This record gives sequence, C-alpha cells and structure tokens, in this order.
Amino acid sequence: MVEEIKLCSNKIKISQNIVVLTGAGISAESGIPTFRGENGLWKNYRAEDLATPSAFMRNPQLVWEWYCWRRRIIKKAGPNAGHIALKEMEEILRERFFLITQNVDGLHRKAGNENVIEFHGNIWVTVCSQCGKTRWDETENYSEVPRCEACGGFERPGVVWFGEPIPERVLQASFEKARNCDVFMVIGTSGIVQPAASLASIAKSAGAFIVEINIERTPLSPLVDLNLKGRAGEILPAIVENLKE
Ligand code: BJW
Ligand code: ZN
Repeated sequence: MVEEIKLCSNKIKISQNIVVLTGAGISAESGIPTFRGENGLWKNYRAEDLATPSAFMRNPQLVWEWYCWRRRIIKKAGPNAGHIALKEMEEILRERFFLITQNVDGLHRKAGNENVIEFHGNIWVTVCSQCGKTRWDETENYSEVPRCEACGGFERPGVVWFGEPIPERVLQASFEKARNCDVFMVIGTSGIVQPAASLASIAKSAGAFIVEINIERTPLSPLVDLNLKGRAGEILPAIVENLKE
C-alpha cells in the first residue's frame, strides 16, 4: 500500500491538471450517512419516495422532513482528515487542482477548498419550485412547507433529484475538466449514479491516469489504473504528505 500511495503522489506531482470526484464516502468519516450500503440512508428510506420531483409533488412535507433531518446531522458535522487533505492538495497545486463533489453537505468548502463544483447542489440552498428564486436557508425544522417570498410557490431543497438534469453550466464545466485532466481521482462514490459516474470514463478516454479510493470495489474499479482500498480519511493524508516532500 505504501508503494501504491507513493505512485499516486508521484503521478500527482508531475500532473498538469488533476480532477477529483468525491461522493458520500468521503463524508462518512464525518458521521454523515452514505446513501447505499451498510447504514446507507436508503436502507430506511426509498430513494424513489424522497429524492424525486414526483415524491415532492406527492408529499412535500415528508421530503422536507427528510432534508431537515439531514440538515441537522450535517450542521453538527465538520470536515474530516480526508476533506482537509484535499484542501491541502488545492493549496499545493493551486489552479492545477479541481474538485467535483456529488455531496450536498458543503463540507469541502467548509474545509477551505475553492475550486469546487457542487454537482448535485447544496442542502443549504432552498429554491422556489415555481419561479426558481433561490435563497440561503439554515432552517432545520419546518412545520409547514416553506413558501416563496416572491410568488408564494412551494419551496424545495436546492439539490438535483433523480430524473432531473444537472444544470447545463455545471455539466459542461465538469465534462471540460474531465476531458482535460491527466490525473482523475474518484473517491468514496459507488459510481452508479449518472451522469456523475461517467466523468471517470470521460477522463479515461482522454488518457488520464485514474485513481480510485474506496473501502469496496465499485463498477468503476475495472477501468481505474490504481485502486487504493481503504478509508479516504486515512489514504488522502498519506498522499498529501508525500506531496510536501
Ligand atoms: C467510502 C468510505 C470511506 C464509504 N472512504 N469510501 C442510465 C441508466 C439508468 C438510469 C440512468 C441512466 N442515466 C441516468 C439515469 C437516471 C439516474 C441514475 O443515474 N440512476 C442510477 C441509480 C441508475 N440519474 C439521474 O436521474 C440524474 N439526472 C439525469 O440523468 O438527468 C437526465 C435528464 C436530462 C434532461 C432532462 C431531464 C433529465 C440525476 C441524478 C441525481 C442524484 N441525486 C442524488 C440526491 C442528491 C440530493 C441529496 O443528497 O439528497 O445524489 S441521489 C444520491 O446518489 C446523491 C449522491 O450524490 C449520488 C451518488 O451517491 P454516492 O455519493 O456515490 O454515495 P453512495 O452511498 O452510493 O456510495 C458511497 C461510497 O462510499 C460507497 O462506494 C462506499 O464503499 C464508499 N465509502 N465509506 C472511502 N470512509
Ligand atoms: Zn417563487
């Protein structure tokens, strides 16, 4: 493992552009439940009941309850060693480093990363389902579905649900980054949700060296050049240590 981590660090050292894609696994060590797998959020809740536009239309109250519950967990959580290592990586590599996260918890920005795309939105943003007006919102309990100040429409969490498109600018910027990097790291994601997962294949087709950090194998594992099996909060700090040498 030490040798593999060295290899990864060396690839990063000589790279011109590195892109990192993170998923729920990187926040697991902050105490935020992942979606799938052991203790995954969807063992108790069915995705199709909660993370879809039709679920919201059917029962906005229930969907808000779920998001408020998650807001409370996220509010209490802070960045862990994995987040902090990625912040240090950005400090070292500056504009050669770019982060795309599927997480809505905002922990990468909290850790200090600036070159970040929040691919699936942010849980602290609330958006009007009618007129699209957005606002920053730290409410952790709604007894009623919140209404838009401007038009009175129902407000919803500012995240991307199943069946919804990724905002065009976000998608294009992410594809562009993936096409133009020479190292692509995929960290703590099950790699099954599209189009996020396809970013790894895009980078691979463009010739990038692909690294995966995960405690398990995923559908992306066969395409990666280097598998680092283990916790992001342990492996990432070790990679960054080598970068400092
Ligand atoms: C650790 C660890 C540690 C644990 N260290 N690792 C092709 C085929 C079939 C379906 C589709 C398709 N293309 C598109 C679709 C539909 C759908 C989709 O992908 N479905 C799949 C399930 C098959 N995709 C969509 O609907 C997307 N939109 C779309 O395609 O639009 C098209 C369109 C165009 C034009 C008009 C209209 C439509 C949108 C997808 C949105 C996903 N949204 C969610 C919810 C976000 C808000 C919220 O948080 O509530 O995003 S779903 C959920 O999954 C969330 C996550 O970001 C996303 C990915 O999950 P992630 O991060 O990978 O987490 P887990 O839990 O799955 O995995 C954790 C991993 O960590 C595991 O591997 C662990 O082993 C690992 N781990 N501890 C390292 N310490
Ligand atoms: Zn409105």
